[in-house]
Amino acid sequence: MGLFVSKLTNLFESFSSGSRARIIMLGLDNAGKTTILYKLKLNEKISDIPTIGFNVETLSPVKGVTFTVFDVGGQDRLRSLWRHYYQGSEGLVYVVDSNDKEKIAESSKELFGILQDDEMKGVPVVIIANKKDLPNAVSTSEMAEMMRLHRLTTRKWFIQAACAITGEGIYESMKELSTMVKDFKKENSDIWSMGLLLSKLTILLESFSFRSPAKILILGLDAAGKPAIFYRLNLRDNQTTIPTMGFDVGTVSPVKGVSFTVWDLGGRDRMRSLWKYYYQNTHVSVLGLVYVVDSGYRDRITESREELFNVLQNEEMTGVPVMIIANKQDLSNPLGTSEIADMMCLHILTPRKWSIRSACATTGEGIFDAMQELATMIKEYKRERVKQVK
Ligand code: G3D
Ligand code: MG
Repeated sequence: MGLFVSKLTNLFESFSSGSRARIIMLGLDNAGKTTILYKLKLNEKISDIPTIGFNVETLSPVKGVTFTVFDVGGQDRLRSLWRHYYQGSEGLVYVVDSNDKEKIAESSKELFGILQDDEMKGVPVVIIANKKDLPNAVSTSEMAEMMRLHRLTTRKWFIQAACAITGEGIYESMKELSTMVKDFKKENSDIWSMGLLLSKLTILLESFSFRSPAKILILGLDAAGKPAIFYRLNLRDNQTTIPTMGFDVGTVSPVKGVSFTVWDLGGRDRMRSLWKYYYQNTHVSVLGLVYVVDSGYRDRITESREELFNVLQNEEMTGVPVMIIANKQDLSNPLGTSEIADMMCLHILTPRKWSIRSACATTGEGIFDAMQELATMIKEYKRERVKQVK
């Protein structure tokens, strides 16, 4: 037992090396979750959080690693609460009573239901075939078959026979889990930094709309990467795509009072008259333009420049600050910001406030910095407009 504990301590410490690890442990009632939780307990107490309708146990065996445990199954009206606990989880331990054949199908159904949740996308699973000491326990291969685990194709999974009472199989299952969690984290490292980015962005965007609403356009040629940026800015709201006759317009309001409207420019002259509709708004005028350029596509820089200058000619865009995003910096040989600035003759934009920043929208790199600078420009622009009115 002493050895078990020290091995487990080492293992858990490696789980969280450098960052945290959030694990959830689920299974039908009586599968053995609480018993397993006590086996994993190294020093901290297990705390029981009674929520309306179900109990949630949590354990933090070492600093940075947390296990959140609750029963699933049979409580349809509670399902909406579960999501709250799924959030940010990086590993799932799913406990099944291998001695209770009758319940295996139900347990499987619950598992697949849980894994459908958006929060569980790609999260690795260790299935513990518990109570292997009991006479009617099915083998892991039988259980895998009965639970139709081969359908788990979009994530890593592993099945381990165990006896929670003696602790047999528990260390092995945790070891396997730790490997999978590490891989999952590595694959998601960009999404992780996005989590931080999003919370920083939320605060930033809230400052955009200080006192009055802000409307910002995201424009650029098609395939410049606008949807990726748009997606990055989608904090809480759902994004909506409004198909109009001829082109799609997406809008998102990531925080109250701030809206982003995005569409493709280029190539479709007869649509231009429709664009105006989006610059104009009887209540809220455009406060900023995010102009996205594909840094890997040299042949279209001229076209991109022409479109930008076209847009800025509109009366509604007078003085509106522009943030040019030199996107797709992850490509092998991207144009640099100064090259793009030269090729697009951006210097003639002055005295309008403008700036160019490199970014990679797919990882989120550079997006926050660009938005931060845009926010500063917008604040100055607003201040100047107020002065002019006075
Ligand atoms: P749960 O938290 O998933 O609901 P528990 O399940 O951990 O409370 O376990 C339910 C019952 O199964 C307990 O019995 C527990 O001792 C028993 N159990 C858990 N794991 C094993 C195991 O590996 N082998 C055997 N034989 N029994 C196990 P009681 O009687 O306390 O309800
Ligand atoms: Mg329990």
